[in-house]
Amino acid sequence: MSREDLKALQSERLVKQVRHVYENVPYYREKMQAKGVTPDDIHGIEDLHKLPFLSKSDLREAYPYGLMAKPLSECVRIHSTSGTTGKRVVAFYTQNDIDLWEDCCARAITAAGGTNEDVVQVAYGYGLFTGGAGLHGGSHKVGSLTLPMSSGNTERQLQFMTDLESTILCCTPSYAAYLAESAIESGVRDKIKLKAGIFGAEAWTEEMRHDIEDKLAIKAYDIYGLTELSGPGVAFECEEQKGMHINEDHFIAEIIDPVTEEVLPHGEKGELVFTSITKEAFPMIRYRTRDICVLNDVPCSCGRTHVRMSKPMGRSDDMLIIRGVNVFPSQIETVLLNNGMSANYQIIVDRKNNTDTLDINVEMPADMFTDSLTDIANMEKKLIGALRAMLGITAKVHLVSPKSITRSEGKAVRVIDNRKLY
Ligand code: DLL
Repeated sequence: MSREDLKALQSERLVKQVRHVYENVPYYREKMQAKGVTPDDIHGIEDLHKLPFLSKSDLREAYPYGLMAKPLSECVRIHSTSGTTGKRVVAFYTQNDIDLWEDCCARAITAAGGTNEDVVQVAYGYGLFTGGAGLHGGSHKVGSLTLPMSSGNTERQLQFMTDLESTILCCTPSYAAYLAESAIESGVRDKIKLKAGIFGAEAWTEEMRHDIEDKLAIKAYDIYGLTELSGPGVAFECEEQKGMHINEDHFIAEIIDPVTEEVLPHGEKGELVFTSITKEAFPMIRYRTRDICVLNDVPCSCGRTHVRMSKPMGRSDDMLIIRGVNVFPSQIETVLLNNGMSANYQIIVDRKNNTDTLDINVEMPADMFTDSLTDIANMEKKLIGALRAMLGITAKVHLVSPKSITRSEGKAVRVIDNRKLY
């Protein structure tokens, strides 16, 4: 679809969506009235900026039914965020919402080379989390043979993967790394027939991509999404692996300055904001994702015309402020992997005598393992120097033996902040 046709489609859908929420969701109506906007003021995407933003705190305030835009009788499913703090967010779906979501996931599988000849192993968690259900539905739409494994039970994952000759693996990147490590250790690596992986739901670096691609001899594709916008499939990578194409016929993307809320031009780094223009039961108008990234509208050589988003460079609320310096966990991961370390690490932040401390525990890969204290001290010194150059602050690095950090089957918990900041 040409950019002009897409813009016309987005405008038509936006106008309809704004009227739908205004008429059916008192919470939206009041927010719009407070800003002096009515559906009559919205004629197309050029008027998007007139609408108020929606944030996670609005979702918590409206929990559970306050943002539902369709009667309960038309809703067929809920999913929910894993929310570690505060109330969970509960999202509702009509059958049509499920269909469109699965279409988005089917596009992601197709972009990774999936067809009805493929065996798709879905090792994202099933249940309230959207990962399992989303890729499962997408795989059905493509007509692939779907293995609804859910996450965990690594031995059984590897058995099905080798016996059924799975060709596409869908899970979090941290679980993919764990599966790769386990396959090598248990000696079944050569029996694996995977050609591609569709990995997302958490931040992961290019270095981690190369590590997984090498270990499993696959092409690893990124996929992005969030529960509030249906789940995985909001954006996905094509064979170019240079940013994720946003499904713009369903989601309008904007980048804003997270402090001033000013809309920034494509190419500038800021907070990603989405407006869902086809979702019926739980529409999101100008939803602030807190994910920091850059939009790229340079045409892609794959032929898709939808804009691409960069890998999120961390969430605005994931950013650590350590001794006044902004630190993103992804910067630490880049340094560790560039220096030959494994992706199994933990970042521990604490405050002692009013000074923040940053400790990083990282596993030595098996081939670098040594019990020579001098060698360990030299390696730690090298990492401390590389981290200082990247972050501008000093961290303590502790090399630990292989397998000593707990593995993740879903989203990895990599940051432990023990400071009592609030
Ligand atoms: O993580 C949906 C999903 C499932 C996406 C499976 C991809 C694959 P939530 O649990 O609501 O939904 O978490 C959403 O996870 O705002 C990002 O901060 C982060 N996230 C999701 N995908 C990526 C990615 C699912 N590819 C939150 N890279 C989002 C980095 C990601 N972060």
